[in-house]
Amino acid sequence: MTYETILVERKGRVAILTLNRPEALNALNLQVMTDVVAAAEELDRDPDVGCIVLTGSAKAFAAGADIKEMRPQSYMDMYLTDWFTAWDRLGQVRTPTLAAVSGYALGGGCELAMLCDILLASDTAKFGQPEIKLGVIPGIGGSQRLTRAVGKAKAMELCLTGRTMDAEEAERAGLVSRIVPAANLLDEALTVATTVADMSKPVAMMAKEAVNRAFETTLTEGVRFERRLFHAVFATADQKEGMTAFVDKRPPHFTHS
Ligand code: CO8
Repeated sequence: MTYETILVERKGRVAILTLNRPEALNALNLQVMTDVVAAAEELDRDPDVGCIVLTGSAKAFAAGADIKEMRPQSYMDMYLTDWFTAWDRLGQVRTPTLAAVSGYALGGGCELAMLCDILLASDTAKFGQPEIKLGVIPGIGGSQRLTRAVGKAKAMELCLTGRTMDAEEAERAGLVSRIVPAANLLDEALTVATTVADMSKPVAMMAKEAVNRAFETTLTEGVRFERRLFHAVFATADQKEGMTAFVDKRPPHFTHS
């Protein structure tokens, strides 16, 4: 399939989605949402894709939702179309996802990065929820996911002042897993994504599901959920292969089954 606002590339078992609206610093209009969600869902169904990388340009991962598109909208327009609700479907993709962020990840851009499972930042990345400066608030989960990632103190300050965080502050706060020099970001993202994609896909899906459950339930329920999945991995061929390869002192050859 071809898309208007993104580029889709395959490197082995990794798919790379690149936001491609350079004229608007990759601002997220409805077409971007439609394209990203459709592409991610199509790739999610493909057994030969083990990790999906989402990235932007060197200057901007995404500078937020498209302000020019939103400006004339009324409450009824927003409510009846349930504006931006389709982004939630990106969070429901079962294949692991990785956001590789360089430059601006503001507003909806920061929220989009937080919808991904692994967040790698270049040393030029800037994160923030500046919506309040436009007279609005985050609308793609930023107030919830940022708070869960960095805690109330910093999330509240960022959402109330619109201040941006640089990559180092974002790493210290726990928003990003690692900082990479800007020139190496895509290579490093591909290395991490390939490592994930070469694991057993069903087992990676279960690991992702288990970690995500930590944000939605109590510790007791979360541990119980993990235990059920842990038992379930013993139904996979990949568990037998992984443990046999260890005993045989050779690399595993997972069949994703
Ligand atoms: N929307 C639309 N166009 C944008 C956006 C945006 N978010 N960001 C940049 N652009 C456009 C500019 O208008 C400009 O276009 P033009 O050349 O036609 O004037 C072009 O991109 C280049 O931008 P700048 O000239 O501003 O570039 P600078 O390098 O000077 O500045 C900044 C870069 C600091 C990133 C600046 O562009 C900026 O502040 N952008 C807006 C950042 C922002 O406020 N983001 C939050 C948007 S609101 C949001 O995300 C809400 C999400 C929730 C909605 C939920 C609805 C239900």
